[in-house]
Amino acid sequence: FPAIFSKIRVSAMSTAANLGNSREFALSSSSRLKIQQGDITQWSVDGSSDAIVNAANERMLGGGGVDGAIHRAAGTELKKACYKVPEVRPGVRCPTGEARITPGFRLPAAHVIHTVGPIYDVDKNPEALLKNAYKNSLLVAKENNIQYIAFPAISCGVYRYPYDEAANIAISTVKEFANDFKEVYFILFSDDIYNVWLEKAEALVGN
Ligand code: AR6
Repeated sequence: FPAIFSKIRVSAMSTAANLGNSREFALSSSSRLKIQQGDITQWSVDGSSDAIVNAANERMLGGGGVDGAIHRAAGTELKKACYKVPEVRPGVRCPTGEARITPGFRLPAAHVIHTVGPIYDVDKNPEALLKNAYKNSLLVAKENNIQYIAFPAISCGVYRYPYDEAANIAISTVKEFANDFKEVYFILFSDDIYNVWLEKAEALVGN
């Protein structure tokens, strides 16, 4: 009971209205794409069928950037849940391009989907790996009946993916799932990435 109570209380305080500027696009008659400035750790739509996506690394035990922010906001229970995700080989819980799900614990969002994008100058075929990171996150979300999902700009920080190419892959992959979610969000932390994502959304799903 106390855990459920705190989840309801947190999500009621923390709505998308606390985030920054946003623009909205129709993906289909029943599904919207929202491009929004802000901090993904604050985001929730309903605290039960929503998920934020984490730009994690293959170990899946936390790190810097958005990963660090998500782990701090979720609390230590998140790291314990990540430890329980089986390793597929030593030190690897989530290979690049795949996705795993955990609860959100103290986050306003109900779930965290952890994915790993490519390191741009290191991994071979980064386009396919980044597409897989988005696609597998969306597939895991569908399997878990998630209706609302929020992505950060995967690989656009420490992993150095060029923003324009990353936005192209991110938005075109989301378009392939146009009927599967009520709302798909991109929560962009920096103004320059927000502007690149907006331009790309206008070009690919403009309406
Ligand atoms: N909300 C939304 N976006 C954020 C937030 C936030 N609170 N904080 C940062 N960003 P990065 P990557 C943006 O480096 O490139 C970690 O150490 C940030 O400005 O977090 O996929 C992991 O453990 C950037 O635009 O992820 C891995 O080792 C975007 O999130 C590695 O970094 C992604 O930047 C993953 O690198």
